[in-house]
Amino acid sequence: MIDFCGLSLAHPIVNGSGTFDAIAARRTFGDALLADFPFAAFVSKTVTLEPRQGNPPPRLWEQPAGLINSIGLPNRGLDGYLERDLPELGALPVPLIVNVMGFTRGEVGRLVAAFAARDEVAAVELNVSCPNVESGLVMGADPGETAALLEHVRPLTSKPLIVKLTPNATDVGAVAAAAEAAGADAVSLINTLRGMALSPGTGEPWLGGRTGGVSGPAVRAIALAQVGEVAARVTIPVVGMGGVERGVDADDLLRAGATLVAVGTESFRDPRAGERVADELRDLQSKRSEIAPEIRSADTQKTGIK
Ligand code: RRO
Repeated sequence: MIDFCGLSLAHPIVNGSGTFDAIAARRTFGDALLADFPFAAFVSKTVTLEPRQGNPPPRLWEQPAGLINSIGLPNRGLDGYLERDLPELGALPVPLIVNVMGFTRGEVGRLVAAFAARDEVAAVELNVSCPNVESGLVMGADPGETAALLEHVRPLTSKPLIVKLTPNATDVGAVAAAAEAAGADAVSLINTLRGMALSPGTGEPWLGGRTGGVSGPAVRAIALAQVGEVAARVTIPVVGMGGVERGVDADDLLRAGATLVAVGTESFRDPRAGERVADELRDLQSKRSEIAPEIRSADTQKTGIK
């Protein structure tokens, strides 16, 4: 078992917010989904205070090594989520982490307070990093803004607060350190990187939101560098994600300092990717522990250091 902010998780693989629709998957796969859930905890798609339609289509552009999305946070809003989504997500066989976003500190505070009162919710992830909002304002790009948000919401809940960081920041380590100092229990990264695709015919931006967030294997090396940088700056746990397709990708993020790893874009291709990555990771780690003693003794012979 893995301890993450006081939650006991069966393995270190979770989903990235918004990349696995557990309610639709339950409809498609039935109770088999619950008997064999692909993730050790479930992170739900971002909830805002008011309902949102999301961005105009097209919302996706596939590229050779990933995806650009401009989804724009469609959701039922807090009341709709509490009434319609929470009963279904609360019945999943793993802890539920609710991802929330607000356009002001007050809005985030109302969301955090609402979920503080719900036993179905194990932890709250603060999305300060969505690249697809009209204002273009991203609280998580600035350490001072991130700290001010944490100072406002920290007194409102005793549940673990995870801050989802943006890779579109000048100094992601500084934002992570500010979040920790202001009371965050964990940080997660990376959200998507701002990107754009042009319509081959017209040369105009393809996505309805003009720009979008890039994810998938294209961002893996960036994620690894940023997770390593953040893990070296904070003492709280780090949830690493970005382009994870196989056990070895998860292993890299753990070795860079992550405590948990999220699978995102790969779940669109393979809905069982979470379970597969967890299995591959387990195999890799047990093989390494079998061969480790020989590697250690070879290193000792080479260097003379014990
Ligand atoms: O809904 C989205 O467009 C979206 C969100 Br909230 C986010 O955090 N990251 C992303 O790539 N897309």
